[in-house]
Amino acid sequence: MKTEITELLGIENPIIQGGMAWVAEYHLAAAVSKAGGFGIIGAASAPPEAVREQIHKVRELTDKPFGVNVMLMSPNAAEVAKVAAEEKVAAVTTGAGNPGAYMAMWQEAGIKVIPVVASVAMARMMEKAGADAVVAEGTESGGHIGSATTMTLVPQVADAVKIPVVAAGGIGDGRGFAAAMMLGAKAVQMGTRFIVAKESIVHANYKERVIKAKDIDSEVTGRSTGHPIRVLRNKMTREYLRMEAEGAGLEELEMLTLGSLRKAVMEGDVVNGSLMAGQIAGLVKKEQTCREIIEEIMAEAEAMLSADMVRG
Ligand code: TUI
Repeated sequence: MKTEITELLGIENPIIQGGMAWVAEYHLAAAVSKAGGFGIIGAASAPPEAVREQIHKVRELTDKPFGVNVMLMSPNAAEVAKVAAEEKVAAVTTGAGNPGAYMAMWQEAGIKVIPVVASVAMARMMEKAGADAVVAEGTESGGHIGSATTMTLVPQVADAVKIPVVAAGGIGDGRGFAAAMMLGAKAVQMGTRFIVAKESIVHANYKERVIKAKDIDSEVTGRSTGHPIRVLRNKMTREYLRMEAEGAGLEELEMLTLGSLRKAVMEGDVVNGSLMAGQIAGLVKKEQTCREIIEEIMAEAEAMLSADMVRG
């Protein structure tokens, strides 16, 4: 399927893989790009040279284009931003902040810049700053979230900017893909469905929790601290929410979650770990290869979207 985003990124299918911390490493990114989507290395809080190594490893596996997600709350964000520019990855996506300070550097390196936004105001600001596209990410997403839903955010962002919009949050199959196109998106970004991909290095326990999750099994921790994070419910979230309700401070709460995502992804600690996942987890039913996931979604969506008007 051709859209403004497939043309911008030089890919076959308008499906972008989310830049998930710890999860979006080189095996997953390479597999998504090989399958005609757009794979992304999630830099999260990793040191810059580790990100460079991940980029090189993707290049050993595929010649297809891929990107890096720069998590702007990371203390390493500035150095990671520089590594992305030096390595001339095809595109950079950003999360959890304003990437304005790095945009000129990326543009000079010929890199497409696609900030993730959670509001119309931020989308407008990013367009003005020269972004090539934006990801409009709804509160259904896993991890760090804004407050608007995908259903309300995507059409409002699509109306507000001329650059193409990628929809994210709550999309996990061909129906979600088709709906996103109807809302004005030119591609989708998916995270949760790729957590359980065969090529994903996520621990089997974590994958099993996603596969077994029901519609209302996620919680949002950190609303009181200004850093809301969507995760699957477990002992850690119950403890966190209890402490939050009792007025615990940021430091005390951070102690509880320190290293908890790594614990979940790498060690399979589904009791005390942070199981970041979106509300669509309830729809994710099995482990499949990235190619199977992408081909299944595109076949479902193509069948629904027969009108050329929505493809742009
Ligand atoms: O970034 C994400 N999702 C993430 S990042 C992450 S790693 C992390 N781990 C622990 C604590 C904090 C982060 C896990 N999930 N999504 C993209 C996203 N960006 N969602 C919302 C935003 C956003 C929020 C505010 C973008 C811009 C923004 O602007 C603030 C400003 O500076 O004006």
